[in-house]
Amino acid sequence: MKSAVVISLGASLLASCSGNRQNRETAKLPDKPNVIFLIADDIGYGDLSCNGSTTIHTPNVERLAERGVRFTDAHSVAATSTPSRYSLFTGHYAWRRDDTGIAAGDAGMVIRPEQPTVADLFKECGYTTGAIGKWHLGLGDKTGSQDWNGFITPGPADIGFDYSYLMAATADRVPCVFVENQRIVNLDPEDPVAVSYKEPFPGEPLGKDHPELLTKLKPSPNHGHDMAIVNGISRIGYMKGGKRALWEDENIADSITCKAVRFIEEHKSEPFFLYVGTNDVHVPRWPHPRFVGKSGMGPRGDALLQFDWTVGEIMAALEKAGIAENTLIVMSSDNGPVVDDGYADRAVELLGDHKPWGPFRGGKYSIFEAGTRIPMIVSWPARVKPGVSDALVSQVDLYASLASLLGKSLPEGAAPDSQDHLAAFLGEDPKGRDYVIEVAGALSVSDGEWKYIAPSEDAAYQKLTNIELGNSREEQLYNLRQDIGERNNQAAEHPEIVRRLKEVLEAEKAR
Ligand code: NG6
Ligand code: CA
Repeated sequence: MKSAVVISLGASLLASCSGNRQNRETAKLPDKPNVIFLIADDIGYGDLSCNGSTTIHTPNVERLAERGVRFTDAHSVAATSTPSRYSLFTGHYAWRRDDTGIAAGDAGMVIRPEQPTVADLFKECGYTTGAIGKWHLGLGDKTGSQDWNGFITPGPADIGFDYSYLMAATADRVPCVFVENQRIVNLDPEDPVAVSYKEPFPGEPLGKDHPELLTKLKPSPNHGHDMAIVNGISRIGYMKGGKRALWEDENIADSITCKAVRFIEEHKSEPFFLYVGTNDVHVPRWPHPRFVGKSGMGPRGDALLQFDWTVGEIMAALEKAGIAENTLIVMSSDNGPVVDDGYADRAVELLGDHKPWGPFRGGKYSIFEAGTRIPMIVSWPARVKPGVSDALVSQVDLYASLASLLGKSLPEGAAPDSQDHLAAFLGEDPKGRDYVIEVAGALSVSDGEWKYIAPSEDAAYQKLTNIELGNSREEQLYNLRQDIGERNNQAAEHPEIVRRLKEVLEAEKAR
């Protein structure tokens, strides 16, 4: 339940939303666009042909880019999923809390019911809201205490989503089931689900002891994806039961896409806000047979094509429903790319010349640019003039910017780190933010030209994934205009720039 303060503010805000409609009508702006956040998982800047890749062809994303604004300097707040999505939904920097790291499959809700979200914003403005696909923000009250066989509460409905159809965490974490409106889909009451991240269930075979049962994918050495076996793939965590409800990995993209298309069809006559989190291209990558072998890069490349297909299906559904013109799509990714993230899917050896990270250094998990400089396209045919924007934008600002679009002032305490950069997101302001702040172990701050990375004791390199994490005990300063690959640390040469950016960071931390 939302607090009374938020509810009463919500009522007055509704009034302001409809008041604003008058203004927008006067200005001949399209009325209440539908809004879709289409968030890929682990897709890097260089993974899309619209961003210059010649090694992969993603034609549907290209089409979306051609009808929208494609950003070259867009950022997620963090280099992994949970903190990145947390900030996207709440407009609050994940690094302000110490419990927003990669969530376990049985984590309790990271966003608590009393915390305002971007979904609340839309709901208060009369939108129907939905969340479909990858969640990774916890379900239920406390870690490990969910009633998986009943109504899992609190859940997305308590943070603004009218409808939800979700994977609780990641495809490599149990429970391997979809949860629709806070109940496991297709659950046989005679075969209840049990989940544990503490100890195995006696009698349930584990990947580490039964490699012969891993008929689809085996874990990479030392990555630890060797516990519960579901569909011939071992996962992180222990699970038993729920046989009828288990997802099949090759159908995950179809399930998510179908639910998204159905949501669009069912709500085409009213304004809606839809979050779609794809499982592609997170591990384990096991795309549908119709994509297998199509990229020449193995499952990772094929999963990219599957993602592109999802984008195409969503665009087609909007067109069929006659609402493509007035639907604002934000397509982006939660964090940068990783090649081997725990399964022996030959992603490294089949990569060839493909550079998922584009021109940037690092990758997922990294405070270097590739960790958080993510692909982003904003398309809204009724309003947005197609083009390419170098504005400095951050996903944390979508909340306040969309509030501005809807003419709604935010309630006290809502989205405290979110700034209104609507003009930048619509391609009308070429500058965007004064600076972006990111987290991946260390914190960094960049004004688009200079980037400062604060010293950190964390490891500089992640052997498992072969990713440079960017951590150093020394201060780092890079000139992104001249040195996009962050090779030349200029902290010693430019103490005054270091000081200036450090002050920005310290001031933000103190806020
Ligand atoms: C890591 C997993 C990785 C992936 C990641 C979350 C290991 C060794 N690696 O801990 O496979 O699941 O968590 O990815 O367990 S994210 O994109 O959802 O943040
Ligand atoms: Ca991710």
